[in-house]
Amino acid sequence: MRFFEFPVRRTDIPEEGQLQFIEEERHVPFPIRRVYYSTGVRTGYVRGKHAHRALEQVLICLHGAVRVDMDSGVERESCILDNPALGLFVGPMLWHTMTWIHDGSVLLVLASDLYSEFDYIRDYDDFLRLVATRKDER
Ligand code: T46
Repeated sequence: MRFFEFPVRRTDIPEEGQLQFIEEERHVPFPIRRVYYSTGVRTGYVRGKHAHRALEQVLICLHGAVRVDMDSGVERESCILDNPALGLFVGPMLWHTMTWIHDGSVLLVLASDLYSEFDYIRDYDDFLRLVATRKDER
């Protein structure tokens, strides 16, 4: 799994909290064309369940904790996102699901392109077929 660590600015005043920032092509490897976020999701709920054909994304849990499971069609990997200074890269052709570990956890996503339903593969069998086809083409 590929993670990016974002700069954190804090002073010695605990009440002040901290400030984090993300710059395109510096802290994430692509120009950011879209930002979206999921809020109000209940514990145990699973979002995602799809792969993207070309989209590159970075997932950041701003508050709470979210488990991410990724499946390349060959290998599976999981992690728990619970640190707002850490982003998980989700590239093309990775079936991914996000499971909410705490009520109200906030998941922020930076995406390399605008929304297009054509970029989604929402059926797991279609995804496996496409993985096999792309492997044959190599
Ligand atoms: C992803 C994971 C991490 C839009 O109209 N515009 C948007 O930019 C997005 C992201 C979604 N939508 C629509 C499409 C659906 O009708 O919002 C609805 C909910 O989207 P979806 O069920 O795909 O949401 P998640 O949380 O399952 O997946 C989202 C992203 O869609 C997806 O690209 O990789 O977060």
